[in-house]
Amino acid sequence: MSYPFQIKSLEQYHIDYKKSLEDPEGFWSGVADSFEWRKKQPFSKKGLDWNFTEPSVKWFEGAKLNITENCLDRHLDSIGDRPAIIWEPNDPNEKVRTLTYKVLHKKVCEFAQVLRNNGVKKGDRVCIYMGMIPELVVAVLGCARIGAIHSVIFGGFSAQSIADRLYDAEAEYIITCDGAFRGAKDIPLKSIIDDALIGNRTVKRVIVHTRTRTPVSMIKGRDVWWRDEVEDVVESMHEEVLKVPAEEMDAEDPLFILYTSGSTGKPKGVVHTTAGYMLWTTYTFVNVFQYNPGDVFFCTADIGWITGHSYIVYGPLLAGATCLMFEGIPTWPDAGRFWDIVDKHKVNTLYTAPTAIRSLMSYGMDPLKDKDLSSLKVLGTVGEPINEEAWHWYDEHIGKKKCPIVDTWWQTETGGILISNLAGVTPAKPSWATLPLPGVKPVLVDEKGEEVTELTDTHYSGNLCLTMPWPGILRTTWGDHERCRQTYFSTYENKYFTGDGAFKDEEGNFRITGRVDDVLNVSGHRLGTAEVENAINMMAGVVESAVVGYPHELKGQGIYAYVVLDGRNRHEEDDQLTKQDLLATVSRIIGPIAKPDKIQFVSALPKTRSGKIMRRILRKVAEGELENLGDTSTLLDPAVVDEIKEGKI
Ligand code: 6R9
Repeated sequence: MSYPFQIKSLEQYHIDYKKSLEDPEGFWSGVADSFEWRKKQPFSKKGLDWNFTEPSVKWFEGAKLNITENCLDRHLDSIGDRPAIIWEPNDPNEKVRTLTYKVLHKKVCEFAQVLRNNGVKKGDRVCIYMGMIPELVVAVLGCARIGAIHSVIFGGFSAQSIADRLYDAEAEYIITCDGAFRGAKDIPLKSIIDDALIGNRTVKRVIVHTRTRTPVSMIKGRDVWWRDEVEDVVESMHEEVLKVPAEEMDAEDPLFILYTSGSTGKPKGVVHTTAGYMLWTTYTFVNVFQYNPGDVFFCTADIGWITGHSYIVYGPLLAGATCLMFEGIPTWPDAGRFWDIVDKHKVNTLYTAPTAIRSLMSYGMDPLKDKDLSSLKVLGTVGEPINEEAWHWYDEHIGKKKCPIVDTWWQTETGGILISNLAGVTPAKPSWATLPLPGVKPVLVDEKGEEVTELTDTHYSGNLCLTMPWPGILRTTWGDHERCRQTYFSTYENKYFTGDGAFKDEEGNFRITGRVDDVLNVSGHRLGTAEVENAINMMAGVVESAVVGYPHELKGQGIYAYVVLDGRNRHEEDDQLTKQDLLATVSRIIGPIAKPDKIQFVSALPKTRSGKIMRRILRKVAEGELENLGDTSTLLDPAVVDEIKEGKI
């Protein structure tokens, strides 16, 4: 496996960057030559057809391919016996599983046939709710092989959240497990699915893989065992199953939906399509991490999030890489677990989140004792801004000052990394994501959408937008294209608005400062304030609520909830209990990840005369900044602010 598009020097980066903006079609068509197409040329229309007004983005429409043939089949002759996935179980004493490209290919072919046998067809939506086991990758690729659209849901979401997503995606099929191991906990996945399916009339089939051997209910005619289904296929088809052709897909056919939170309403289903996503994940994987064949790449994300989709499943497999997949959590059985894994599997690249780094930092040096980390060559971070302290700790104690750190900025909507240094090729700058990848044209704008041209101190500061489409950009939000336009393309004309604020220095490096909209980033997990408020407001006795983020030492951001209870439900001696009820309610409605860190009961929220909640004030109080709350003269009842401040003291 060689990567003709791998950038090897700073000079080449500048050349490729320039080329990619001047002639995007030519540039990406060149990269596309490294892949396997059923039909590459001629594209039915153009290599790239786009506008950001509808919006409509089409890369290589009319070209045909199947992404799993690129992930698997084309590697069989050359690297078929190389490990595609090394799986480290939750329990360090359980056996490691290694799946070579040949083995993974066989499993995917068999499971694709299981899906066919169960009636799944091209374009059908399949919801996947599983723990971090190799079968999750098999399920994802099995869908892609037959052209079904997968929608993976993170194991920390509640039955209600699953039900909302099933409804939105009109999903008819579910793949799940009896349960999942995560640290000391077993999560009863099938039982949560059963709750999500109460009253559901759309779902036809639930395929259940056994992992924890937790007793589960199995409903005749709806629920089937993964193992039985695969056995049927193996017995009836033997090796013939490997010859069943993968579904031929158009470059622009949807590959998957992934739900993510925005500043308003319920999470939306971000849609990625086949060829553009394939090019983008491979290109960014190979360039940002400077992956070399044979290296062991360890991405600690969960496949329920975009990072796992792009840098555990698709990017690495498309590049013929060896990817380490970990079932458990960083702090179990102890806080040395990541370092044990690096040592045990001789990991070369570690890609994790600042929240994990900060958490592991807090355990001091003990967990690092006697751990051999000398295999590490490249370190990466993703998900939230990394503070300098965490950056230096990562650099000194994990990378031993020998490993470049790539700070990779991107989003569910972008499909893959957009702004990052390239390991060892372009310079790193602590807590700066640095330079845009080829194909990415970022611009900082002010409130009016004008490009920021005036320096504040040593840098420009503004809202981060992108002015041209790269292959991995989202195409729509499932079932509601207008929402896609509204959310990303209407704030500033002809620009994709990221929702992030950023600085830019005079060399063109970017530093992402965080969200400027009502999206929270808690331990690298995205949540909408409106979404959390809706969940709180569903609790009996709650009149209204306002949720804001505040700086949290480990999580990056914590959730601060101001809650107004109706008089009957406000008994101060019960406040603690009521708070517990509130946490249970939010857990039930969204999932444990959305539980507020702090709850303050208040008699009213600060509102303007026109009824708008003044979040600015609430944010300041949550941050502990009780002075300088700014202009409060437009408030309907300024006394409310005093009460809120007092409650805080
Ligand atoms: C990949 C992923 C996207 C939001 C994004 C931004 C924040 C991600 C970052 C970063 C600073 C980085 N973010 N990477 N902020 N530096 N390197 O995390 O996707 O879950 O959709 O979150 O995460 O605020 O807008 P997603």
